Amino acid sequence: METGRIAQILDEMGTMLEINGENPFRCRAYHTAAQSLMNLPDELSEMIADGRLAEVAGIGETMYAKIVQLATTGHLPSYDELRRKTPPGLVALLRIPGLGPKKIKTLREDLRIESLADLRSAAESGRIAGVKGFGEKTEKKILEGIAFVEKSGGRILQSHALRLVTPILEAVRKHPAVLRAEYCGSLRRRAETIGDLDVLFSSKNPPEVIDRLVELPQVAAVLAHGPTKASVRLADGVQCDLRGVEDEQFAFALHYFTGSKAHNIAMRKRALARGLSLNEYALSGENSSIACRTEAELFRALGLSYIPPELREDAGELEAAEQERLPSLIERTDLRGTFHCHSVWSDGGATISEMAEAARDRGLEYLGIADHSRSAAYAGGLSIDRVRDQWAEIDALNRRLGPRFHIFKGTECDILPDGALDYPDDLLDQFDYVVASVHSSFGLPREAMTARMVRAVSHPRVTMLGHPTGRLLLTRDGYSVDLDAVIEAAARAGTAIEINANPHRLDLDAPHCRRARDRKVPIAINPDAHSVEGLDDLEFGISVARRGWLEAGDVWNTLPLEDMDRKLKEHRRRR
Ligand code: DGT
Ligand code: CA
Ligand code: CA
Ligand code: ZN
Repeated sequence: METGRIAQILDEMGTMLEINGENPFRCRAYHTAAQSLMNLPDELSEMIADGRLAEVAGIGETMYAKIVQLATTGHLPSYDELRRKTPPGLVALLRIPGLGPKKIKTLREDLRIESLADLRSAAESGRIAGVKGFGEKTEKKILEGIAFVEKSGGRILQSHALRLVTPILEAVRKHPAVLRAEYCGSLRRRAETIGDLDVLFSSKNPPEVIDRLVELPQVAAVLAHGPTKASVRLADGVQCDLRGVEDEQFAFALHYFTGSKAHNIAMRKRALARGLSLNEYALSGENSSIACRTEAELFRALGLSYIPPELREDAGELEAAEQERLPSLIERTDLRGTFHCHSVWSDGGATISEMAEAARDRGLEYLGIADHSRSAAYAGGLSIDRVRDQWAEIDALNRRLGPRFHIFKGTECDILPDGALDYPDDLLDQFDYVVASVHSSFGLPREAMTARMVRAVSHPRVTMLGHPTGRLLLTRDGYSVDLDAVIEAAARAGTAIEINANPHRLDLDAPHCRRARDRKVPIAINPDAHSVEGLDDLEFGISVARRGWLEAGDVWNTLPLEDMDRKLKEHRRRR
């Protein structure tokens, strides 16, 4: 994680503590440490490596440990914990220019403001100007600030969107007048980030349903409310568009509101070329319209096989559907195991045994444990002795869990700045597989970073490349690297590349995934799980794979245990 982002997190932690009324001395320690970080004389990674960071004024022992952990793992449990217990709406208020923690605390106490929606309605009704220390000028500034935040940074992660939409869709489906309901938009297409939620239903009486939906407890504010559609703002500032249609219109509306816009335009063009017109309500000819109960029927009416939502990006899917060459997309149930998971041996939260049992409960036949390598000391990276101890534990577990379940011995081995690996070859030889990842020197110039990663994927002991760009969605861009050159090198070496399924990463992304498959690079879908629940993130990896046109056969961990074992052995024989 880059220094600026770490400083930001520490600042945010200090602020959240302040909002929560924590001891000011403790809050200040976070802000001071953040300040000191921004003034470091050298690269953070270097200063951690040679121990100088511990000497920096303003960074005490506790802060030191937190910084090092963030720098290398990108995670900090106490940060996550604090975010969990602070109302998310309150944190969002910090994005409003001019609103500091003290002001937020006052607004919370005096006007019970806990979200952007609360803030907006208070400002619009003039109540903020009346609070001591605020006034009309501040109130006007706050309104401008809200507009700014909404214009720029409103997107959310797919995982967040799913959590929000699920109870809403459930409520819609429960309404007695609702016949069918689905969420659509970018979420149904499984886009990496989501602008707003779109929920569609069919009913004999849409206005009656809409009137009830705007009263759902999740709704913080109603932005627009008509007979067949409404726009609402949910408690944490996310917008949700609700639409109702007659059941005969459902397939057309579902298709239209799923998008993408580019796909819709291509579809409409295709309809026109056949003398038909397509919109969100119907597919019609000169004087009659073609009834379609499902999207499949709609596609068929236009001479196309069914196009799954993940492919609807006007990226060749219409042509492929016309020629019946669409891929048979991979599904979650195709996965038989996974590779990149952490345990308490490094920075994970669960034991290997807990992880293995959870993997088995989720229908998997094998689990790879790939804890951090020795350079990642702050993330509990394993010394060579500890690696051997871990192997002994895995052997014992395999005796207990086998033969129907198997734990593979792996490592997430750091790629050092020059592209060499963090363990000696004779140790690497004894792992079942090696995931190689970049966790340091993120700021290398593009050419040096490309050479570093090309060297790593070409290393005969590397089985797969971990989180290839290091990006964190909505937080930090990936490092600067020529990913196509890395894919090319992986293709030459027969090295796999992972889709890191953590919803904050989704790295490899779908377009590169598709290119990697075209170059016959094997793909592995890995949750990078640091807890039992983390295994469920595999679902997000599947969404990337599907958007990347992958079939089960393109993904390594769809192989059953015996075949996977053989594959890894073959791979090791290349050395
Ligand atoms: P988002 O919300 O930014 O993550 O992306 P979407 O794709 O969910 O976009 P949204 O919510 O604005 O609209 C939902 C779908 O409605 C969109 O995917 C396609 C359709 N749609 C919206 N506006 C237009 C338009 O102007 N033309 C066409 N053909 N379709 C549109
Ligand atoms: Ca949307
Ligand atoms: Ca929308
Ligand atoms: Zn990693």
